[in-house]
Order: sequence, then C-alpha cells, then structure tokens
Amino acid sequence: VAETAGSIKVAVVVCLLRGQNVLLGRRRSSLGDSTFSLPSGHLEFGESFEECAARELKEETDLDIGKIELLTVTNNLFLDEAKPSQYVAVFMRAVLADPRQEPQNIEPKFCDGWGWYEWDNLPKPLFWPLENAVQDGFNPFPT
Ligand code: 8DG
Ligand code: MG
Ligand code: MG
Repeated sequence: VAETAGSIKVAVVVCLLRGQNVLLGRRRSSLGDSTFSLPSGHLEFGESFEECAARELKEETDLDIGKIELLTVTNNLFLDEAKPSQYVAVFMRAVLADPRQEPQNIEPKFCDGWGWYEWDNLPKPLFWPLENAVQDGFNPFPT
C-alpha cells in the first residue's frame, strides 16, 4: 500500500479499432510525455462508460463512435508525480460510426497527432499503463 494518500480517479480509455488497426496519439502531458496512448479521459459525474468514451473521443479527435463495449479494467498508481494519483482505467472497445471518418487533432496542446497502428507493430514507447496491459496479454481485438 502506498504511503502517501492521493486521489483515486476513473479514466475511460478507448480502443478504437478499424480493421487490424488501433487509434493512438503521442501524448503532450506531465504524465507520460511523448509516449503513445489511446484516447482517454476522466469519467464525469453521472456518465456511463459508453457516454464518457464517446465524449472524450469526440473532444480529442472529432470522431463518432458506433458499436462500443466494455473490455477490462486496470489499476494504475502514479507515485512519481507532484500529486500522487491512482487511476482505475476502464478499457472500452469501439468502432467508428462511419469507417471513412478520419481523426482530427482537436487538442494539439495535449497530443502531437492521431494515427492508425497495427496491433502487432505498435509504436514505441507506449504510455506505461498501456505498455503494462500489453505485457499482461491485453488485446482489444475480438478473438
Ligand atoms: P479530461 O481532463 O479531459 O477528462 O482528461 P484528459 O486530460 O483527457 O485525461 P488523460 O490524461 O488523457 O486520461 C486520463 C488518465 O487515464 C491518464 O492521465 C492516465 C489514465 N490512464 C490509465 N491507464 C491508461 C491507459 O492505458 N491509456 C491512457 N490513455 N490513459 C490511461 O490509468
Ligand atoms: Mg485525454
Ligand atoms: Mg479530455
């Protein structure tokens, strides 16, 4: 158990799949700067996971979600920050409402840009919570 009490937050993480590809962006953040991560954001009061995923994806990429479902949950401790935090990360799998829609970089302060990457050939370095999940065998593609 961590010695410093911090805050616990819920993050919703979107695995947006298109064919064999997943959408990733390079972070601009004090957490995991320059690493590749899935679109994500904080769950707001009253939201469902599905609503949060759709809202965050829209805010960050302007993309619209079609079918969406719950995949898994991970528990991530960020102790090296000025304010230690713990995230319960809820991973959702989604596909686009219109597969022809392309991502826009709506929040350039927080992301260098979005791109489609093959799961078997992911860019490096990955944001460490995602890297850990992958190391643990996480795979968002339907089997
Ligand atoms: P918001 O204030 O707009 O709601 O949130 P945000 O600014 O978009 O937050 P974010 O950093 O993009 O995502 C929320 C947090 O989710 C992030 O700081 C750390 C946490 N997180 C995990 N695991 C994972 C993961 O695998 N991928 C991503 N992208 N974030 C994760 O705990
Ligand atoms: Mg975000
Ligand atoms: Mg956000």
